[in-house]
Amino acid sequence: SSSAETEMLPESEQAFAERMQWFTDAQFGLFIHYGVYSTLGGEWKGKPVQKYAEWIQRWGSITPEEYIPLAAGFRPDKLDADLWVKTAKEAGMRYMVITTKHHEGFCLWDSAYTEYDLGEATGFDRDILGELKAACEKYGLKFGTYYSIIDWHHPSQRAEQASNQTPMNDKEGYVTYMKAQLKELIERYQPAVMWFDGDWTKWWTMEDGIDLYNYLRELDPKLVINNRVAKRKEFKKDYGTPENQTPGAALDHIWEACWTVNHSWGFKKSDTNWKSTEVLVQKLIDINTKGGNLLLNVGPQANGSWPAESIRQLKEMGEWNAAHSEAVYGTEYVDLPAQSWGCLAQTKESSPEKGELFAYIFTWPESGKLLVKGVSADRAEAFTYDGAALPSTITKAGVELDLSSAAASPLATVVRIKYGGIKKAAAPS
Ligand code: H79
Repeated sequence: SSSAETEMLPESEQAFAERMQWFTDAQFGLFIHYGVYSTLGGEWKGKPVQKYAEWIQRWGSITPEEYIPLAAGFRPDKLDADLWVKTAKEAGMRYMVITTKHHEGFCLWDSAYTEYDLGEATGFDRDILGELKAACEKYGLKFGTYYSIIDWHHPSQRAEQASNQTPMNDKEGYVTYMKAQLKELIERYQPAVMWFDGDWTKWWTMEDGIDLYNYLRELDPKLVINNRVAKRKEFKKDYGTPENQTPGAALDHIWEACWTVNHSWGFKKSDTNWKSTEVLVQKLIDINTKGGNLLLNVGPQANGSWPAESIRQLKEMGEWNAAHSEAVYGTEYVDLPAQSWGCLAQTKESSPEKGELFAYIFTWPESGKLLVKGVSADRAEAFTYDGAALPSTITKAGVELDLSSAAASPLATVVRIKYGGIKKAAAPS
């Protein structure tokens, strides 16, 4: 097979675990889709265009002659990098990933290798990636860069009609271009993550992906690279990237699920289907307790301000996360059965002899009795998140909590369970 010809850079399991440590601990990150498409807000010639706003060039049948000049109207003059990152920090996010180049090919930094970028094509000369990187350093977030493999603007792929299978007439020239730009991004902004997309295009092979992966790892041995650098279905390093879906159970590799706060990734005026804070908080818990990170997307408006609804969504998530920080950040996957009422995780200090679980209750039991299935212990104690004792009994099926004296919290209710003398080891897998 092609992958046998190109070997991945050797790396011990321990070195990989160390390189990935901050990422596996991160839990929650901010995805930003921002580019020339943001200026259209998902509308072309006065009408909303179907599907994702960042794909408007395809779904609105916009030709390059019509699309390219739109960059002149891209003016992020209300972009407040400090506010963006502060908003993410207060939401409880630990990293961000921004589209430095989406499929449209426009570059959000002043690249030496194209004129279709912030600076030359827009007459707007702030270094917005530099501002965001500095804000991330200030607030202690990791800074990541999204980079699309498919490029509807590059001469190697430009066509009258953008599509999800771009034609390719100069792969060598394009790969040279990508490598030069990626080196530029790494040298200027030292991203912690390089987030590829567009790997499905037929001319991009597993071998190309492994070659690019090795190239980046040599440039920056600490860099974390998503699996779409190669072919996402087969390539799992450094981490898997389920999109708009959460796996039904834990996976055997590191992963991050990306979701967006409404339905589009790029700003879309007509997309007002904002997910509720309850859905978002429960999604974060569901993903984290299965061992993954949530990369939650916001699509800023053309001028760099965020839709008010997105600000509210993040603020409300942040309030829940801050009020339950031990249950959000101090936990890891536990190998116990799925629970019909919600999710389970164990603290990082938990052991089979001295088990410490968090139960995240989404569906409050009408009977007041809640069975935590599969916990086999000689003794168990349960508490509210704030430490008030809750009655519990050990049954054959698990630990049964009596919640009749407790009150359900909005969004999700967290209960602490301490148990001992376990017969079935609850070790992380
Ligand atoms: O940037 C956002 C979207 O614009 C981009 N990814 C997110 C993060 C995206 N582009 N397209 N899609 C998502 C959906 C594309 C799906 C398909 Fe395929 C591409 C269907 C067939 C080719 C990839 C490969 C998914 C299934 C097979």
